[in-house]
Amino acid sequence: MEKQKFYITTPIYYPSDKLHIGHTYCTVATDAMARYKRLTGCDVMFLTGTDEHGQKIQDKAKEAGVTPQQFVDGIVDGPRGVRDLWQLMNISNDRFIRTTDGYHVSAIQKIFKAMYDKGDIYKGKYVGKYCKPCESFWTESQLKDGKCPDCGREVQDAQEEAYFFRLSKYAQRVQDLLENTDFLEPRSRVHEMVNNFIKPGLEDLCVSRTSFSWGVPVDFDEGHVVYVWIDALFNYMTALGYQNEAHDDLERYWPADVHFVGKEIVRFHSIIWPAMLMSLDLPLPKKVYGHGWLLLDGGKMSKSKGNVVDPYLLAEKFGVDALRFFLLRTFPFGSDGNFSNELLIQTINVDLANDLGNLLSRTTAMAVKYFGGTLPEAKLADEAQDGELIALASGLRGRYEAQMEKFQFQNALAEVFKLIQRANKYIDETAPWVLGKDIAANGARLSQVLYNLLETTRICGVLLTPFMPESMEKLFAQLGSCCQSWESAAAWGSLSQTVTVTKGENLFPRIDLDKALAELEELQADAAQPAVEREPFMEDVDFETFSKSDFRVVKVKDCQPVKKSKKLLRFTLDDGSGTDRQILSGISMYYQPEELLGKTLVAIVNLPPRKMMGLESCGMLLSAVHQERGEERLNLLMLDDSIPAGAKLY
Ligand code: ME8
Repeated sequence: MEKQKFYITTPIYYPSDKLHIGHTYCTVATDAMARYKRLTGCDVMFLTGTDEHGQKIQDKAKEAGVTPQQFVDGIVDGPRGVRDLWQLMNISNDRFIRTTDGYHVSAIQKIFKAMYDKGDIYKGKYVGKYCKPCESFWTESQLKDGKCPDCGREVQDAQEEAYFFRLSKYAQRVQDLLENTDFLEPRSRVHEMVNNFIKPGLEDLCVSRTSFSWGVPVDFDEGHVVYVWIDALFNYMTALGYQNEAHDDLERYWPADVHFVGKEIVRFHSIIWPAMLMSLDLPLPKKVYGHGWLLLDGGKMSKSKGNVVDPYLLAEKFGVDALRFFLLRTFPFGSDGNFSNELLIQTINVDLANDLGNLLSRTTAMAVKYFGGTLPEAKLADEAQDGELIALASGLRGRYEAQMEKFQFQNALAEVFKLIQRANKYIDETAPWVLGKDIAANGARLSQVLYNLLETTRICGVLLTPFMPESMEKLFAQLGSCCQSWESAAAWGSLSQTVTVTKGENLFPRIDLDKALAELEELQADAAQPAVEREPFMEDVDFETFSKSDFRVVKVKDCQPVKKSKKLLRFTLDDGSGTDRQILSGISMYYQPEELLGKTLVAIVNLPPRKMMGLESCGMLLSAVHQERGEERLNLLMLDDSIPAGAKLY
């Protein structure tokens, strides 16, 4: 029988900054869903990637003094970049798309042209405000106090040629789709879309820009680049081979089963995206699910607010699986949730260390202690004492599946943990350590009890695998690599009666809350400071201006602190002219005068002399200055002593 297909996507991320725990949340949820579907036997396609065009990236690259491509390459492929993070988090995506991939760029050009040829994209005028000195277009809402948000100067009314997509034409069809199908979930988001965006009147959408160049060029009209959301949304199809030859899975996987997206981009996915697909007569995705945000102190995490949580830091400190588990166990997927370090540690301690960890370690320890690890053949369970546990375990898969199919990870996990808690209670009720005192008399019952516990643990292990793949592998190793199939999770008794178990490492050690919180606070405060802050590059100067600066090699003949000055050192320098040169430099907090004697430094020697503390300074010594974790660092530029005084630097 052909496997059922399941195509799931995450939003593609803006590599304008490193990703934070909020981004990790959605990708981990998508991964758990993809793994769950694979477990149930589906043929899964899981897509993630990066959305790399647009003004913001162009500006950031400029600020960093690199090309936009170099900039995004650094964040996507560089150390601790997007790919590294997904690898660390054990994300099992089948494909990764970058919107700068050549096949995607040319596909977007074809898509734009197809909508243009159909008459759904037309050329019009974009009316806005223009800042002449910055050569920038702004919309009314982008202005700051009515002025240019970049330079603060007056703006003027202006018009720009631009292409528009006939979004208004599809308003009714999109409204029907939202209201009369389960295309968009949770349902609360439907009312928001219809009432806030469609009913007030959907205007045609401006889908090209000429004010910046970092985007997919409109190939039939030079100077225009395609609006970043067209470029971004179609990734879900180009990654399968739509309008390109790089992939060939469109028929197999399109339409997508579900797009997981954050709530602020539901509008793009549930209004603009279906309208564009309708324009091209393409099948619509089956579902868009808008998840909530992880909040910090009640607000959205954002790099600009400086309140982001670094997933690397948490995963390295507490373990990848513990972090994955926490994200999905704690927050209902459709609503916002408040992240805190304390909640994270408590969840690990209560659910993983206490409940699951204890169940596994107590059970395997007793099997080893009383039976050397291999259970003897025992008769079937005792209905009166074991029936409740077995019934709960046998029905778990059904309850879990019902929640997973609704993307209710938190509820699915709650079902598993109800059983784990019941099993721990069963240990207390059956008191195996009492049975173990007289194996000759109670061996059969003891074996039965341990079997029930191991079988319960196994079933939970299967269902926890999508959430904590690596830890469950270790759990199964302790349970003698027993059956882990989806089918077996609903078949009590799949574990061999004479299973051999081993007592392995403690999968989830308990964390000392106060100690870990203090350590985390320190680490997070450190991480909040960029390690090295770089000054932005300055405006270009022409070569003639640059070459007027006279940089020379100088040797330190004498160096003294300047009396009454906290900062100044007075240098007597050999500049190769035969006459000593005096330069004052405010660097006494970085160097002791005596350590600089005889050093070969660089000075600019054609600055007009300046008086400081009554002394004349004829030039300036060059040093490298940077900020490190909020503190200024300075290093004098020192050259090889073999270079003679007076040598010119170009
Ligand atoms: O929106 N909690 O990219 P993006 C939960 N490129 N989710 C969060 C979050 C938080 N604190 N912060 C961000 C884009 N996210 C577009 C997508 S798709 C065709 C193009 C989620 O990197 C956010 O809601 O700004 C969004 O779904 C995703 O991270 C990517 O955000």
